[in-house]
Amino acid sequence: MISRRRALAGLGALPACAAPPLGAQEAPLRQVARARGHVFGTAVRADLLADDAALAALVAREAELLVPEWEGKWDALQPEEGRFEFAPLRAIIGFAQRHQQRVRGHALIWHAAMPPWLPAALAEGPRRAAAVMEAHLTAVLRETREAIRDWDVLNEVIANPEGSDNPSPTDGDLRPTPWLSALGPGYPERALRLARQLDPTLRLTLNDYGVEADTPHAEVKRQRLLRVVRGLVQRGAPLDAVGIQAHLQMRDPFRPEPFIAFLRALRELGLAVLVTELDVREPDALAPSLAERDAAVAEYAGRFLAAAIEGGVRSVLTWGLTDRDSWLVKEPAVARGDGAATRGLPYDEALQPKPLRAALARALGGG
Ligand code: 9MR
Repeated sequence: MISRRRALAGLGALPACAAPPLGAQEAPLRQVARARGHVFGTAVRADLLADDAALAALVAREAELLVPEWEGKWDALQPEEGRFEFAPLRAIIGFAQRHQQRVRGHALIWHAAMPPWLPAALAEGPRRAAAVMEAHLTAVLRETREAIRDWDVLNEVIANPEGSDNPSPTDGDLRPTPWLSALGPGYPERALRLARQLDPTLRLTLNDYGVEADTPHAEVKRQRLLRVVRGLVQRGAPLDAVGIQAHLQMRDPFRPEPFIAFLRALRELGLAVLVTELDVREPDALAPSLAERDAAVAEYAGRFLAAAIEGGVRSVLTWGLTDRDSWLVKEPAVARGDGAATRGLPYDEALQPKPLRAALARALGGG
């Protein structure tokens, strides 16, 4: 069965019947977005694309841009020092090529998803840390040069304010990480310069979360991010874009004005802005019915998306397409305490579209 489907996939698009059909009036999200010069994309996992024909068909139909949920991280790419493992990432690139999709890369410098040897190597000091950074970026950017033209070079480098979910004790704007300890506050610039030198036309992106809401924490983080980015730009560091992860939390109020002002401030620095990891966590008290929950999620995300587009966002990626496969279900730290499954992605666990899909179509289709 799998080999037949793989054979079909190798010949061209997946059979359309594998994905739940769209209504007569509905066009694929990638097409709706493209008609307005926008791009819709999603995070994918190589194992799911290989094992789940219906999901693979949905991804092929809906998304123009893919980002690997895991396959571009250090623990995937360099599980042991010097041994690079590109097969899972290549599988995603191959899928994208068969379906006329592009791939963005995630993530070159991050404090998480580190293979066990990496923190130990970084702790050996700045020379060793610089050599490890150079070896990884050199091998990875050489491998992906043809297929990936936008990488999250810096992921989650901004410190979280006091009182937030995951505060970072810090005396600066950078999050305390093994990279910061090893190389000092110049490490983001070092990584950007290295990436630019290795591939002069690659788009270099800084990607972060917790900057969307109308809360004091988000405001502090927006200011920190702006200070870090301004410093980089002023020093002539090669940075091209800022990725707004948008792991939204409905318990936080959202107001367009401060978010749009933040996006505009970034764009005035000459940077592109994009939404890289959209999903929605429901509030602590759930609406009574599924229909009301789904409507509320779509309404909240719709307001966010309208503001993002107004602020200059052209590309939006969700962090997966279906509730079934979401990290919000799998990870105890973010799963709901009451056991209810999250409904924060455009398709439900039976791969049926929800109002969030319609909200994405409205925002990206300009209607
Ligand atoms: O969704 C991802 C999850 O499956 C992984 O276990 C985890 C660690 O690699 O990363 C999750 O994705 C994160 C992303 O890489 C960066 N922003 C936050 C995402 C959710 O934690």
